[in-house]
Amino acid sequence: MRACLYAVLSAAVLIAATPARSAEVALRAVSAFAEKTYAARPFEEFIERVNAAGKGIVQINYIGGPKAMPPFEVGNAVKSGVLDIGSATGAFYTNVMPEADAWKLTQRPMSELRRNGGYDYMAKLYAEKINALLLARHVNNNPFHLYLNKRIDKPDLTGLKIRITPVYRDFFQALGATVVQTAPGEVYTALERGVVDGYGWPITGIFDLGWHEKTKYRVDPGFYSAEVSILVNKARWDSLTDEQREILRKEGMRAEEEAFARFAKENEQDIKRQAEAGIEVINFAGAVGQEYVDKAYEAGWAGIIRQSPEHGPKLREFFSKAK
Ligand code: 173
Repeated sequence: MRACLYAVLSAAVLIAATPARSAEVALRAVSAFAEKTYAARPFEEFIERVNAAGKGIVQINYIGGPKAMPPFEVGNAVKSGVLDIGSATGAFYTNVMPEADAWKLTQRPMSELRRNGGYDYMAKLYAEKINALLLARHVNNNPFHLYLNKRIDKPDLTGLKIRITPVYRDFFQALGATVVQTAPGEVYTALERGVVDGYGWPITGIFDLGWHEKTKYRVDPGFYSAEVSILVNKARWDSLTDEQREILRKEGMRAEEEAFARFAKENEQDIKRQAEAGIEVINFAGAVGQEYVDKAYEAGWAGIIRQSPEHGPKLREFFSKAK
């Protein structure tokens, strides 16, 4: 009788200890961009929303930005599973997946790329090469520019040293520049010490780390469309329940869909703020400006195709503006 009662009690304890649904999962996340800066903010908003919607189901533990991990390591850390989630731009993990840098060349909205096969083509490469899912692109519609401390009167960077990441390498070299690669965290010091005469960066964000203090000119027009996306380690993703994945997917899509309007607004604000800070515009207008932008895309695609002769041409078909 006692043994029997014990068995009944044990079963009751077991049932009580088994939650109605699977236990809350905590995912580790790092941003390749410094906390609270422009390219990290939409990701941080995504985390807040997931944590609000995912109480008792899924939570994201935000470890932080480049203080927690060097930005060019985030892709590798997602690949190996050291991180569950990373927010980064493709240029920061070309060491694992050169094709990722092609996102900067998209001339169609993500909604179209998700329909035309471009996203699916990339998804296969993400699964194969970096063991990840690209959940959502939260920076888009945000052109890059060349910023300078020396005046130029034509698109020729001969004799100038320019700070780059892989985003700008092929284009700035095609314009004759000597290039120096640095993480964003090293730009201020490079400008201050005169190690570089200028840098590539999107239209937004130069105020985040104080670069406006060391910037005389911005070159117009802008070129490409900056990309920063949320990556999820694939094994970790596959281990989640449908309910957990659905929360991540929904909040990811919301961030992706909001990006276009968000940056239309932020771009305008920063253009105004740069003018107020006394940054002069060197504007290549008309045919010269058009040639400058055409050269950016030509050099950009040539670089992608050189690094990935197999996938580059296909990506160009999916991503480029319909002719
Ligand atoms: O560091 C960079 O200039 C860079 O590559 C980048 C990419 C996307 C957004 C902001 C910066």
